Amino acid sequence: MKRCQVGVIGLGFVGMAHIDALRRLPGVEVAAVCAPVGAQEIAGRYHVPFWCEDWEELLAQETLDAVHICTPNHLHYPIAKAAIERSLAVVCEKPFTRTVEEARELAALAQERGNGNMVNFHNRFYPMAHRLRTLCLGGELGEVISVDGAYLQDWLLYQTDYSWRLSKEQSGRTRTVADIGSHWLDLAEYVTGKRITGMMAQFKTWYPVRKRAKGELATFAKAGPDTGYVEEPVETEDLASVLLRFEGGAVGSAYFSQMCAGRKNSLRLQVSGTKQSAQWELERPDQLELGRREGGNLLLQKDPSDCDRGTAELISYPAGHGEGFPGAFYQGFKQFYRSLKDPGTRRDYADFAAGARDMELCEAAFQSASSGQWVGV
Ligand code: SOE
Repeated sequence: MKRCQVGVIGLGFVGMAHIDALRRLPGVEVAAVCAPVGAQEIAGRYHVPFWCEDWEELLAQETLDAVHICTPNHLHYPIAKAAIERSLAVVCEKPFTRTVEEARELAALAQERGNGNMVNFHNRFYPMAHRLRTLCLGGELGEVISVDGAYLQDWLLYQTDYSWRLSKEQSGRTRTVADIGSHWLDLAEYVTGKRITGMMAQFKTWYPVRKRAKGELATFAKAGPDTGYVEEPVETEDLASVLLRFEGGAVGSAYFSQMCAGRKNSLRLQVSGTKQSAQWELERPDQLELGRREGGNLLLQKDPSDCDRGTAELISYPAGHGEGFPGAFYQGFKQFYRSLKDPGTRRDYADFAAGARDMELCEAAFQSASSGQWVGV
């Protein structure tokens, strides 16, 4: 049977994670790759038959069935729109777009044309994050009282740290919220099954001017000691803290920062219910901590033979064998490509409508931080 022919546009850190996950899927072939630099070398390394530097050239390939958009944010909208018009299934990196309007337009277009569509909120696919959702939705935590947490990194701690993500033109009006807060907000709603109804946000740009190393630096990369610098004004937030209201009456709070030394990629989400609380932490993804008023707290370990079926289906390896970041991408794409063949199969992934919803949350944070007021979502 013909394998689904997939093109990947954007070959930075995250584009390579897409390629790795796609190569684990039996019915899928990475058939084309595209990036302004390096595409030929990557095509050679992974035996990809077609490469190009221009995304329009990739979309013109008639044999393609699907495309993955792993470019900087400002390109998500034009590429996704063109891909939908070409009748391709589309997987887009987060944040979905730069504006709510673009996101809503793409969601409506994909729905109208019937294209498969996904926004890669991959944190939904860590087994123990899913287990947290099972506990919440199954009522084992009781009624949800509060949701709190953080998403912390340190790769933008120094004034000399720079990336395209700092540019408003490429990132959109928010940056830390769009880049990592978007994951937390999506996960908080997904795990609790409750929508955020209101938000009060505080933003801070710690470095209004940063020193960009001459030449291009990849995300998480550090500039060498002898590099010259160019001063760049920064208009987007380094830090964001948000207070939240959830439907059903729960309250919440979260802090997002890419300037927290020592926290490399730490998403923490705690749900406190009237019976017990539970906390999941991305840097220890195979564990889930249960907090109990009596009888001692419990540390649940990922174990496919000792969990609910929905969680077990997201596990590739036996207990004690880590799943991790590549595994979360793999599980999400596995569901996506299955659902293209059989629309009745399980779909935990965020579709374009969920991507648009997340953009509404990011925009609410921006509006609230700008006005100093609570903003309804
Ligand atoms: C950089 O902050 C980044 O690569 C994000 O863009 C990803 O979405 C996150 O998964 C890891 O960190």
